[in-house]
Amino acid sequence: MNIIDGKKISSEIRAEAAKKASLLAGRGVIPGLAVILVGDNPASISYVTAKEKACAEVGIRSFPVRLPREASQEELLGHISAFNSNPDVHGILVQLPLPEHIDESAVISAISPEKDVDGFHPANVGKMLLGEDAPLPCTPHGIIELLVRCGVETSGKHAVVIGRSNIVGKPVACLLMRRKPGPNATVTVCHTGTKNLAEYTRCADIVIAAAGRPGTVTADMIKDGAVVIDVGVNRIPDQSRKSGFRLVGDVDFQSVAPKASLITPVPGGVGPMTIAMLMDNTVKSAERAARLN
Ligand code: L34
Repeated sequence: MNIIDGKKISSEIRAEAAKKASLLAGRGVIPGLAVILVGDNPASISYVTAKEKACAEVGIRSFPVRLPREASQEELLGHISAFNSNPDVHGILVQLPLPEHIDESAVISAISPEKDVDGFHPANVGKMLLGEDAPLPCTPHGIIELLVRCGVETSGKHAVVIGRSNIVGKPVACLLMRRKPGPNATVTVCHTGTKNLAEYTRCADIVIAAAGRPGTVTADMIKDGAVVIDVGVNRIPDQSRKSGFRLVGDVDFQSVAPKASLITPVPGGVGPMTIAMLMDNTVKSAERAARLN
């Protein structure tokens, strides 16, 4: 079977986080995660709900905040400021995207870097780039963890990343090129300005598709035996489903799967890993805070 079971691997990581959380609890520290959602984007609601559910399972106390779409930036910053100074809160997550009228980078910068469990704060992004100890962004870290736990050899391999977002493309490229004992891969980053995408993906040993567009990667673009990681989570209207939609990735799974040596499905691939790594970052942040106590 060449389909990577992201659900299973993510549940192993959550179990490891739960073990660490219970050790902390034994010392009187309950890891805490503030989960802030502004607005009612259905996908965001589903991700945030899944994150709070995972917290409960792992033994993390969650501090949920739901703000209406019209909430002001000041109101949001007020919540962040309160969580920054609340010693029971070890992680602060503001689900993205935010409504247009809110300045995303101002919000991210307002989170205390010590509580930035998304790894999005400029100070932590800088540390990541320098290879210093810092919380790593959850989706990129989840991708690396999938590769490691599936025994994928990355050293000296050619990894092609499709997408250059701050959440996935840029950081995953950064992590893949880390020297040993890191992945030590040769990395190419493709994006909307890339002229002939297939020319790059055809010589990739590992393809990371994070374009946010269904059908970005088709079978003719993949080398035999390549490892294909699909980061896309696209909702396609589907009246035959109770929900009214189905999820597809950026990869044409049907045609690509037979050529790939390993491939992640959507759903059940990278998505659950994002949540597992968030749990891990939160527990680590609580461990760090407990050490300082
Ligand atoms: N601040 N904003 C912040 N941090 C993040 O790490 C995220 N991300 C991305 C969007 N905004 C964020 C997420 O949480 C994407 N993302 C995310 C999280 C979970 C899943 C997908 C994306 C996930 O669990 N996907 C499931 C299917 C979920 C469903 O049924 O809707 C899967 O199996 O792929």
